[in-house]
Amino acid sequence: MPDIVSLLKEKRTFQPSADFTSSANWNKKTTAEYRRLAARNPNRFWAKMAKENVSWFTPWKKVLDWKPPFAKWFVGGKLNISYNCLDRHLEGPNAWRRNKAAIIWEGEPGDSRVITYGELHREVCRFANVLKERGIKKGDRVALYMPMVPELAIAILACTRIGAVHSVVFGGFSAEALRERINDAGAKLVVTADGGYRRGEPNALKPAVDAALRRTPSVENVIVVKRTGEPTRMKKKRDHWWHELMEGASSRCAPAKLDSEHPLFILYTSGTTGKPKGILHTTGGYLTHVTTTSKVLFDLKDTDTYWCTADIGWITGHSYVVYGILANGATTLMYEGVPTHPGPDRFWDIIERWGVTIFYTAPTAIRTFVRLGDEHPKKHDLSSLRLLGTVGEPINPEAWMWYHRVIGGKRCPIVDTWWQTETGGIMITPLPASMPTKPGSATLPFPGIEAAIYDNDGREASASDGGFLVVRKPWPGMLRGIWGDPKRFVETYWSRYKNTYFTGDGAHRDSDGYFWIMGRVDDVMNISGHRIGTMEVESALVSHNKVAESAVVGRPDDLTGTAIVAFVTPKAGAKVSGAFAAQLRDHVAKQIGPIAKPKDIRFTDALPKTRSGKIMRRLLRDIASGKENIGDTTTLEDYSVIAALRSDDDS
Ligand code: 7RM
Repeated sequence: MPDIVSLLKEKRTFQPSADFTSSANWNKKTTAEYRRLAARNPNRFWAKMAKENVSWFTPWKKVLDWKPPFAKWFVGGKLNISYNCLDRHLEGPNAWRRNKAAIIWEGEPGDSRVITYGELHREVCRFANVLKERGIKKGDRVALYMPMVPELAIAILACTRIGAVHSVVFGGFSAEALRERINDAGAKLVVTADGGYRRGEPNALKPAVDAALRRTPSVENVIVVKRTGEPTRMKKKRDHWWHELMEGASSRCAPAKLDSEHPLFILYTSGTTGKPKGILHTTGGYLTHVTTTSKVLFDLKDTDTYWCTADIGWITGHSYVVYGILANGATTLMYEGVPTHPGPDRFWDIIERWGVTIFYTAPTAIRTFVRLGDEHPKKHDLSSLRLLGTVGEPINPEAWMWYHRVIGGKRCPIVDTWWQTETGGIMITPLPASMPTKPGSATLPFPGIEAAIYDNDGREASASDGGFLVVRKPWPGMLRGIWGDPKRFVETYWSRYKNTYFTGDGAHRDSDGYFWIMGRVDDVMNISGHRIGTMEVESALVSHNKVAESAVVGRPDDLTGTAIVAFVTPKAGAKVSGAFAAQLRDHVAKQIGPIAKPKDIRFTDALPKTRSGKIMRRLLRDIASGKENIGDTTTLEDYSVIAALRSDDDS
């Protein structure tokens, strides 16, 4: 592939306030020291973090054993993650946290629960004993297919307490997807719920489990949380109610002393082929990575109420709803439902009522809120907020500015965090107290992370040319493999460049060395020999004051190789017309250059997205090129959007 040229130029910069900087966990001075140490000797830096931020039963003998592409971190060390997330907040100088909120949970209908560290510890111990009674042993796999209820966090921590390996399957996946994941992992037990609430209605989960379990020979038991109370079929011997099993369970359970490299969890993620990859993470390195980044990037303090809106079914929920946050003894808020129920201001209402101080969400959500209008956040007092974060996709500068202005009241630093399921924790990100941010840039690698941009031949790309984002040195939270498929692990991540992790993302760096992530490399188009990021065109479109959201894909074109097709969601009230389309083309030409002008502009009410909010580009490409085959649509959020886009095709 030829080089990736970025045409986007963003000049605005934002400095953290003196207030924020003076009280931050890492101020300018400590940050500079850590950066120096990490640059000189990343292993020493990570060892320092592992000592400072993680409690070990037995110290490690060797920081890193690296036989590319296989890494072992903190070799010989023994620890338990549930001990780190719970017990250590109940003893010694932290004992006061016993009665501090660990989890604030709010159900979609408006019910809520506040669970203290003391209570959470007891619940986790009890459920760990339940698992043991059901025959779950160290190393066994447990599938968790649940709505966003506290029991999901409890089940996760109970698994880690006894060394069982959890595999959380997002509750929005189909029975077929669940079956495939259960079988791939060979799970012995499934934890689920009768259902959860979505858009004001109870949404059953158990029937999908029943359907999946018709062909899952490894599963012996199912434990069902009663959430909605809807009639639920229970299969004799196999199915048990959570509350019944918990009734008799002891609230004491010693944490297993686990090897640093003991498997912690498997999380499935889609790749370029159809079969999902079971990304495997282990114990000591992962915890070091997520605990350190949580403390530094979110600047977690005992006075904070932290809210990450991700579902625990995704990596963001694993690392930054549960593990990294609880390991810091902070308060984590969990919300069960959709952002727009019962009204478009639900998120802002939650922030106001609970006094949320740190808010971490996805650009797709931010763009939705832009579209819904400023009046909804403006109805609420958001002055408790002191730090904002984004994750999941590149954020276009205009959405960043809106987030900064309307949600952050211009006072909150924004951390745009780049990372992946595979990386376990955040990799490229601003350090909120010590450096200027730029709208749309994830800025610099976290200390100890050696990210770089390579050209096709594995040479560092020049400043203006883009290239492939890679990581040159192992890091503690990195995936240890793909469950059951070592060959695919090597092929996917380690075969493109020697001993270097291939992220699959394109990026470039500006003159300050800041990273600008351009999305997956297959999202990059070649127009008449010029490489243009779909995201750049999208950014240009969204910077138009009548555009709420857009997705840009390439379609084959006889003349230019690839032609740009833009799917555009106008803001409420904008009038769709040929003239508007022409205006947008000119707008893009002005923002980037005539080369980036979309050939087709298609207006749509909404874009097809996966449940995690990622725009389904493959599907859009197929629609753009007029292919009838739209592939697997089980993860589509809204089928009606597809139907509307298709009928556009016919017209
Ligand atoms: C955490 C997560 C990973 C992919 C990754 C990127 C994209 C994530 C950002 C981003 C630009 C960001 N894990 N991505 N964060 N792109 N800026 N801050 O999302 O495995 O589900 O996705 O998401 O393409 O490769 S993930």
